[in-house]
Amino acid sequence: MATSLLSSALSIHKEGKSLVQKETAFLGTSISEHLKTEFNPTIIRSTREYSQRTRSIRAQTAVMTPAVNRASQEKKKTLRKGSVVITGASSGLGLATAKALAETGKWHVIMACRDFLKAERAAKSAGMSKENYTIMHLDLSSLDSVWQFVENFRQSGRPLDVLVNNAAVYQPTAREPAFTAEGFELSVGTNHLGHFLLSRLLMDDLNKSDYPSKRLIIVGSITGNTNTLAGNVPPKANLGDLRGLAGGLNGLNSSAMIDGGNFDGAKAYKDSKICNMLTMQEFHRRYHEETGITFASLYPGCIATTGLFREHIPLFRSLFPPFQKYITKGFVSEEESGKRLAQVVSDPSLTKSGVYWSWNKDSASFENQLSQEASDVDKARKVWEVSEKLVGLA
Ligand code: NDP
Ligand code: PMR
Repeated sequence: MATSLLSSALSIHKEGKSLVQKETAFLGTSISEHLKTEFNPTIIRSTREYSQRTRSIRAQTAVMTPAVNRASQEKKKTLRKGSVVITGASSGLGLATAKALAETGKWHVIMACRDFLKAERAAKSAGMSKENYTIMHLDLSSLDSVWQFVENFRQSGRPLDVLVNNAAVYQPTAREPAFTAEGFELSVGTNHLGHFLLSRLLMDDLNKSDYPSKRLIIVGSITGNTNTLAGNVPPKANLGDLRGLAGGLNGLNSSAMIDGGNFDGAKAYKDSKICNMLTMQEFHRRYHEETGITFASLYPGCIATTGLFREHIPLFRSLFPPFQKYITKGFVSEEESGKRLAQVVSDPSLTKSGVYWSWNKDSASFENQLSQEASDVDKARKVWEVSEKLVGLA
């Protein structure tokens, strides 16, 4: 019954009203002392000029060899608080992870969010203490904002020990594509390209960290993996020969879809998740041995109650949680999913690199298999090469 209703919700989702929301970032207004210290328009102005001037140089030096770091790591087995950046920590999985890590007292969480006020309220209502987190502005749908975030983060003087690429948008009811500031289709532009640039730039910072276990995590999903039942619910993820991505996903002289096909918001999200999982593996192949950084991805379970489904039709939103709870049994609470991602950030036993983590019914982690496409070495390299051109690193 629930399955058939959900199927009809699936088939009529295109009729749903498209709510292309783009929340404007909160800029420059003083909310509290906490916000004041974290946000300084003067710094923003000067760092933007600086970032523009140094962009091409930085692009070439974004990843440095870690020889010195390894040595200092050996010397200093430090017990200082870990410093973790989590994108999209203002709700859902990101917020639950920020809370779980902050509660241990062993982590300072940099919540990298597009909506300052929302993030501050979310942290407060989650009961996070001020000394355990900092909010910094980041809008992943603008590459300028990514550069700006990196500059601001460096100005803050904090080390970077773990980066969690978590933020995402999902537009299942959009009839027409929406676009990022640079004109890339919004889901792939935000979920993949924004994170790709952020991760590439922050490799420098991760390399400099003297923390015992440095990690770069990119949140993946079951729905991008066609070796699962969930991954076979149409529209299925498929990057094809990347012709749309190579054309810039602009919907003008190229398709807005990676494979060059007609726009489909649900597929664009699933495609972006394949890119996330391929990127994690490509990072692993290129940098793990040389840097010792752990690269990982995960499927945290079906967190059917989060804001990810905000643009889906109401029928879907009401049926999806009970469907996942009682029928697929894939449901996981936000709190539980946060504990899972927090494990990937900090558990000393999860240091293996190049891995896609999942959890079984007893909430024990295991190394999961990716689909053929999501583990295609050649495709991963191509996605990397095209993406670095699109974000201006090559
Ligand atoms: P939410 O919508 O609750 O969280 C997404 C976060 O991303 C929000 O904080 C949102 O900010 C932020 N975000 C969106 N666009 C941008 C942007 N342009 N710049 C910066 N931040 C942005 O969804 P979930 O917690 O469910 O999703 C988190 C991750 O988990 C995603 O990567 C998703 O793919 C993955 N995932 C989710 C599953 C699920 O069942 N929910 C299953 C598998 C994976 P704001 O609060 O301002 O909207
Ligand atoms: Mg799915 C074991 C079966 C299973 C699991 C774990 C998920 C997870 N889903 C499963 C099965 C099914 N789903 C079946 C049989 C159907 C047809 C009725 C179905 C439908 C469905 C829809 C319409 N499922 C969805 C949608 C969405 O819009 C969600 C989506 O694809 O977002 C991209 C979704 C999801 N199912 C999941 C998970 C985790 C999602 C959220 C996807 C994500 O974040 O990647």
